[in-house]
Amino acid sequence: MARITSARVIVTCPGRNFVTLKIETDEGVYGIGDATLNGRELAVASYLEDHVIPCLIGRDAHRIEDIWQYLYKGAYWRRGPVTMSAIAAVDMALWDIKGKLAGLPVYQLLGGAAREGCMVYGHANGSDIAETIERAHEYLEQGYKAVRLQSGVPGLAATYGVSGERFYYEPAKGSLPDETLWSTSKYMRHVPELFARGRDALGWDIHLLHDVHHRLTPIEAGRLGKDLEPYRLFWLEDATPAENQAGFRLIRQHTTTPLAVGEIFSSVWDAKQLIEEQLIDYIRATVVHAGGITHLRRIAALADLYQVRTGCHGATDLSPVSMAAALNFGLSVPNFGIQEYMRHTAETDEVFPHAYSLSNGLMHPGDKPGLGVDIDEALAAKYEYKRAYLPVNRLEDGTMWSW
Ligand code: KDG
Ligand code: MG
Repeated sequence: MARITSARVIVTCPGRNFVTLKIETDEGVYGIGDATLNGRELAVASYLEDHVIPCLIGRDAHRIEDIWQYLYKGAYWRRGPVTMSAIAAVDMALWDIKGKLAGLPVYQLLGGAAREGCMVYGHANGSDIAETIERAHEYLEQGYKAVRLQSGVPGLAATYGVSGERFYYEPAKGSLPDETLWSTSKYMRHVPELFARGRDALGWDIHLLHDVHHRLTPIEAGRLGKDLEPYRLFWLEDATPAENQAGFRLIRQHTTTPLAVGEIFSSVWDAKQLIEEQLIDYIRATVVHAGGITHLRRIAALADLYQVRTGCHGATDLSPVSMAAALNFGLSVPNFGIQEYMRHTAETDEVFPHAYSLSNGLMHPGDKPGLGVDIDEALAAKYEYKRAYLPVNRLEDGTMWSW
């Protein structure tokens, strides 16, 4: 028995906002979990403070599954990103506690290492194709085995995935959401050229990925997948919004380019049809937005039956706590595919000291008991929360579109 004595939410902004839950026990051991939901951070903080924390006090921190079920079924209002991020934070913190009490890294509790490390992909973003390729070369030089290529589209002022910063990509900004313009036809003409030139310059020994960011219809996505077939992508991500899971049938009928989806999914129910009908190849659900390690394992177990592999979301809005949890999960899960990795800023890394490391394109969670990540609360307190929004997107005639 490790009785939960207190829990609190820590909101900090070391370059961007993060919400962290810290759970303390009467065993003198604490655990932390990430609860960051980009652009809606305080909704999760309030859900935790006002509704979840009172239910945790006095419970046995060892009973991870029971607490998960209690929070999921007990809310009556199931699923959704706010609820599932809050449950995820509790779940991560409990696994952290269990690992610390056992004196083992969490991956050992999940069955041990199933591989030497987790292959990650980096982000090569450029305002044009030449700049994207230049940045991709930098990843190759650092030993990365996989790179995502995104480039500015001629005729569009701003494009998803492209930022002025060299290694960081941070789309959330202050005051009100930025509005950007989108043209499917300009984009569809441009992307095959990006990959043709990308393959020419980078060769065939590197995995190349691309994120469409939900901008196409299924038939357009089928066309793009077909146009990209000669360049053998590792995956085409979020080709179309996935609320209509059956929509992916149309894409599948037209292309053999592997498909990834799910960074905004909050539970296995968002992916059930996609997985069971083998409409995707990689599931991108993450530890923080999909109910923690406990629920992500359930999603991965279903996916494994259908040869769908994991490819967890890992943008900078997922804190180092999520990254540590993702790597403990990724190292141990049988059907691991790849892990996204966007470097955090030095300020973020200082607030969240961590044991994970990158070497030769593979990441390892380290061997510290628990998740292998901590929070420096005194430092975190110096960075006050700043409201920030993700952008919105419109077609050139003003119609609202998916960002
Ligand atoms: O918060 C939103 C970002 O995490 C998202 O836009 C990044 O699409 C993304 C990705 O693939 O990392
Ligand atoms: Mg994405």
